[in-house]
Amino acid sequence: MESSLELEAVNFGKSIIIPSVQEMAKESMTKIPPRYERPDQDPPIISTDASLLLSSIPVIDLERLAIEDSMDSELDILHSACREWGFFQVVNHRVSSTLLEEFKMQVENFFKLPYEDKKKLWQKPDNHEGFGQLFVVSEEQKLDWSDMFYVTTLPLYLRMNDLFDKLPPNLRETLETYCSEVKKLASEILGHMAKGLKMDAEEMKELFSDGVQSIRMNYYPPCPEPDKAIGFSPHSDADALTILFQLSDTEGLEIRKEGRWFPVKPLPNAFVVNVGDITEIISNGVYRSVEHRAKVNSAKERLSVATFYSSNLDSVLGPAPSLLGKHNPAIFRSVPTEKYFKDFFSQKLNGKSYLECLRIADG
Ligand SMILES: O=C(O)CCC(=O)C(=O)O
Repeated sequence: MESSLELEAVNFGKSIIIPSVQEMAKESMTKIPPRYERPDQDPPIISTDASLLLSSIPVIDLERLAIEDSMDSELDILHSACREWGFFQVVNHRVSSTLLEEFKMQVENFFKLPYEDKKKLWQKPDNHEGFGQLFVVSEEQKLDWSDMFYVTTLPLYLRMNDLFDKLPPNLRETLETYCSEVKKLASEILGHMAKGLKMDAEEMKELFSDGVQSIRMNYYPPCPEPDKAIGFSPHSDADALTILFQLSDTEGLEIRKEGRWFPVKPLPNAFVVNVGDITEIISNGVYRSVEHRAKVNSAKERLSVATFYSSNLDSVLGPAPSLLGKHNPAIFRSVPTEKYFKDFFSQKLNGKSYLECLRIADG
């Protein structure tokens, strides 16, 4: 995994540079610019049964998964969460609350930096890492009501060191610890998932021995017309596992289930975890990568940090061989992970999700 791959792989894609929404939202305005109007978005659900379904968004207690007496029943809850929801919250994880408090403060300060300082960390025309937006491919494209900062964190050889070196030193230091703690958490959860799937544990370990990790910090400013805008358009995640840290108890994340949108209420000291497309492929469609989006509101800003964790860049991505058999044929084609990412970020998919492109007809 050296030389040519190393040089090339750092640049997975680019995005058209767009203005900062955070700066725009500082101007007093009563209407949003037309490029942010999204009449195509489904309204959130309003009916009372939302609270009923909401309460069933599974919560996984990682301590219960480690204790002999409770591990089997907790594993059942995890397994059905990944099959039915593709989402769950984890509590009693080992990421310390001191680290989370420190990281929260650093991220908040980061978005408060003067615009002149942020510009030094803005995306460049040839690479999508830095402040800006991802996947903006045309000047006509409608935009999300948010700014983000995207950076590849692991493995080290994939890092854009010049971008990293420009981060405020306190943030860089805390980010370093956060990345390694969240990597441990991701490996722990993937291990449990392998068990739930009855997949060969070594297969999962090998796939993620040098996994690719990237971080996306999201800032959603208050919006004068929240019902007309969207903070983050509906999408599923291309990675294997996303671990979302919501920096406050302001709601915004919504999950699509059975064709309707359901809000996720942030729990204190919990992470929201979701199955990404890579895990749907590895599990041969047993675990589901589910569409989600972020709404905005008129009064409060909202911040979140998503950590994306994926299989090794030099691995081949496909249904795990230990899950396949005569009665369980592969429903997805295999693809080198590096190609998977390049195609995903360069959007050479004719508007189809990558998962659909890899699905074997009649599979
Ligand atoms: O901010 C959120 O709650 C959603 C973030 C998200 O979906 C992402 O960063 O991929």
